[in-house]
Amino acid sequence: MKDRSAVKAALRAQVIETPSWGYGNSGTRFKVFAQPGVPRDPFEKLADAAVVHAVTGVAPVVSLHIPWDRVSDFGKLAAHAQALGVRIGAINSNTFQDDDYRIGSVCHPDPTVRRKAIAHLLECVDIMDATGSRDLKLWFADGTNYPGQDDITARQDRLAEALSEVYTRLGDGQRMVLEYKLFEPSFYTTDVPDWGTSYAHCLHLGPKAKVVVDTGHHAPGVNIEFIVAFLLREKKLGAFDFNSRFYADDDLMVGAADPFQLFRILHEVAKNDGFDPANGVAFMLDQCHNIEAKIPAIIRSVMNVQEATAKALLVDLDALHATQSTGDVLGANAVLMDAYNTDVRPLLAEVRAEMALDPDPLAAYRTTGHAEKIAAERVGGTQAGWGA
Ligand code: RM4
Ligand code: MN
Repeated sequence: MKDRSAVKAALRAQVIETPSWGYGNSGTRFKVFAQPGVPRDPFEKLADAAVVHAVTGVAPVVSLHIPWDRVSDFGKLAAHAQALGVRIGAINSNTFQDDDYRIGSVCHPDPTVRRKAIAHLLECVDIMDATGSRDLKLWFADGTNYPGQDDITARQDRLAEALSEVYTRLGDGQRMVLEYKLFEPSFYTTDVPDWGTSYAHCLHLGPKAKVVVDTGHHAPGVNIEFIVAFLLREKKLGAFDFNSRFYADDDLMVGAADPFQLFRILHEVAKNDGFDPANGVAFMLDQCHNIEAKIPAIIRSVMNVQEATAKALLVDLDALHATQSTGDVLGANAVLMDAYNTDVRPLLAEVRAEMALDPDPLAAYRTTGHAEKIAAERVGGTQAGWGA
């Protein structure tokens, strides 16, 4: 049996980072639907994130995306976050929305475009200095659409060169976390398509470079928990981008499509000490809410991560080891499934009560009146969005 109070302590200590872009407008390549009350600037995004933290108690960190969240004074933005009870987390770079990047950014054949992309990454590190952020989060849309379009190996060389220049610029306590994605927007080759490519680059770079696992960025059927276990063993798991998918990079609410997969992933995290802050794994959401209300969707996502975490923490590891070591296949599977099939909602309600929170974060959000307030106040100006 697991020690219930230790499980509750771990749940109280959990930190989930929410994405600034999840609060703004987003859409598919067909349509961006605007919603009332959507933030017009990063300050308002932080205000929404602060409400998510206020009702959940476990979402005190907010990722920024540059240039979407560019402001003239990042120190002021960080102070604003602090005044709201949250802090700025990872700085996400964006080298995929300028015309110059049509055939690539850091892997582009033209050195002037590569220089521009690297300058952007270095600017992101300057921003980290101002916000006190630990992580530079890199995702590159680079790749090719047609066989023969560019030299696969030369593109890896260019990538390595760019990463190495940015790595050298990192200060003490700063890290670079490199995300991979199978395909999209490129459809033939992607320059960082999988965890192995990211891992190899990170290994060459050194201890400040780690891999990001975005749960939506794999081929169907890939065993993500294996990747997570492997990277934790190698001390190379830097962060998660949580979301869920039915088909490809759907960016739906984490745990919505496959809560069992999320549990299996978090079981590997729990078993391999990935929740220990000393191991430096960031638990971020990377989602967009196109048809559902954004703030409640983010609250629901946080709760989904909490529920899967609670189940993962409830796995009786002693019983699991005992059954595994005697080759008791069905027994071992039963230990895992017992934890998964536990209704952890009462446990989480207790945890929230102990944190002086409403046991029902969504109900608590409704009573804040925040949705009505922002719809009434945020009129005029331009709503934030990624302009898809
Ligand atoms: C990418 C990737 C990045 C995210 C962008 C918006 O597919 O998941 O993490 O920043 O989308
Ligand atoms: Mn991502």
